[in-house]
Amino acid sequence: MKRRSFIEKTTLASMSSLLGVDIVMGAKMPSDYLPLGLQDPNPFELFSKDTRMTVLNSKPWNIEAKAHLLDDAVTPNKFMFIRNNGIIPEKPDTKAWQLTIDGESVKEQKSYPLSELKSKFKHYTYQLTLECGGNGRSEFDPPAKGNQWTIGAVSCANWTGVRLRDVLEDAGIKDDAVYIGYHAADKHLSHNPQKEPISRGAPMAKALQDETLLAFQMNGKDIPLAHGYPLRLVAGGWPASVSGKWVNRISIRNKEHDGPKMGGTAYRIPCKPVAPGAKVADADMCIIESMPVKSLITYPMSGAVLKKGNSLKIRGHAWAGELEVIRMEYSIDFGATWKKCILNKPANRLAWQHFTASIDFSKKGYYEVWAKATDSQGKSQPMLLPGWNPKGYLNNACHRIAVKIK
Ligand SMILES: Nc1nc2c(c(=O)[nH]1)N[C@H]1C(S)=C(S)[C@@H](COP(=O)(O)O)O[C@H]1N2
Ligand SMILES: [Mo]
Repeated sequence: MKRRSFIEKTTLASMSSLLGVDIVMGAKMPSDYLPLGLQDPNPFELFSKDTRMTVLNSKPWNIEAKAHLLDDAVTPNKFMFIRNNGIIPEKPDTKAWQLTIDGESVKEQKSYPLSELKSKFKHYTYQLTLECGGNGRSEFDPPAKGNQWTIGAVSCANWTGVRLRDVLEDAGIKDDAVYIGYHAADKHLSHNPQKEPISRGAPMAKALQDETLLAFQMNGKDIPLAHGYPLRLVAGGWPASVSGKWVNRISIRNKEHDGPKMGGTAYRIPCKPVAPGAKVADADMCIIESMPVKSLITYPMSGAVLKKGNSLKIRGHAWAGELEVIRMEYSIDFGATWKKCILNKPANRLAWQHFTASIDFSKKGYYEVWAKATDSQGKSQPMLLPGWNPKGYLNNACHRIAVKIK
């Protein structure tokens, strides 16, 4: 909650009701004072998140899940990670919300009130995997700056909206279009209104895919404010930074989009592998597109204790950016040998896939279960770490859990 606007809008009575008790000396309180009891909003209440989620940062808010919290087939809001580069906007008046399509390569600049977007274009629902490019960053050595995500910056929810393609075609796409870039209502951390916290995009081919939506619903309800209410771009299978929240403008560009966080080392990796800790020139960094193959064991929780003689039924999800996962395996001998899991088809393209396996343990003691997915091009997850890169992106190492047999 922003301090100033909060005070402007809030009377003593409503402060009391937020606190749940009377402010006894309230009449004596300086007019621009925010009671301590209201200064530190509880993020779990503020965003309706489960209290087992991990808060990595509060300025801006960055919150991640744990593997076992992601057990649902479709991720509910309470377990969905939050990644912000700037300040979440105040809940907007949706009657006034417009989406503008502009840029060098639009035939006719157009603005669509939200109600027109919803009534004019057909609605679609897809289950889409959104993973932050920096998920797994905490494992890299030498370490990379930024939020130290472990494994919980991934989600797969149902998104409902209109196809970006239908809207762009309605405005008209010139032949020289190569990229789209989004602009949104969140504010830069510096509070400088001229600065955007992030403005990324995607090549036309991704923008025009069936599953790329301008979404107004998540899991059948209005999108929660922290996840982009009232309108968000969703481009499953690519770094989730492409999926702009609070979107109010999409530019059709005649060149690669050049908004904040498109250049330098942001959401880019060395075009060719480099040694850990190497300095890489900006010119040798390439934009991350489709995310790599990855999986998570969501049951049991690491540290599970099991009675000897009982088999353990593990389950989880696997995903592979633009590709499908074609094989899922587990190992209980630190990767020496692998056995197949049962792997389901995705609900639709770009949705994660569920897997299960039943594991028998021969002796009492400590074990680890490692999980490894392989994509339709034959690429598998690395066992411990993929190649190092300056910003610690794309850690798709095998997920591992500890199990004790007693
Ligand atoms: N407007 C806007 N959109 C944004 C961001 C942001 O800071 N501002 N963060 C991006 C990044 S880096 C990620 S990983 C996803 C996170 O989406 P979520 O918070 O809904 O999980 O939103 C993306 N879209
Ligand atoms: Mo991200």
